[in-house]
Amino acid sequence: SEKISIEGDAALLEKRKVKRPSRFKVILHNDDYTPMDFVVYLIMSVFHKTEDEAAQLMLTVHVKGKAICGIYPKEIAENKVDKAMSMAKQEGHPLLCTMQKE
Ligand code: TYC
Repeated sequence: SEKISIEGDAALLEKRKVKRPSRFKVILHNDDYTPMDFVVYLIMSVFHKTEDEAAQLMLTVHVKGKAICGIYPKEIAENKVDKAMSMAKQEGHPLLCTMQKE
């Protein structure tokens, strides 16, 4: 019937890709100057880790050069990068935090 053919055409023409939202790794990078206790405090504040988890993560960054602090939807990852970078800048530390599409 016409109805069926119209619906069929609409289905073909208006089909859209359904994509799940991309997720982003938030990465903390090592440097030679940012104090370890500040990094631990930053990780606890921004990524809601316990002091032990934050200390472990800070040491991983210190030894390996970088580490993933968490994986989030784009806007949340952006907010965490901004918060980490502004906390570091506020205290005059060169700490770098970036995000990368998963
Ligand atoms: N390497 C720094 C130091 O020895 C500590 C540090 C850890 C700096 C992690 C940045 O993202 C960082 N004081």
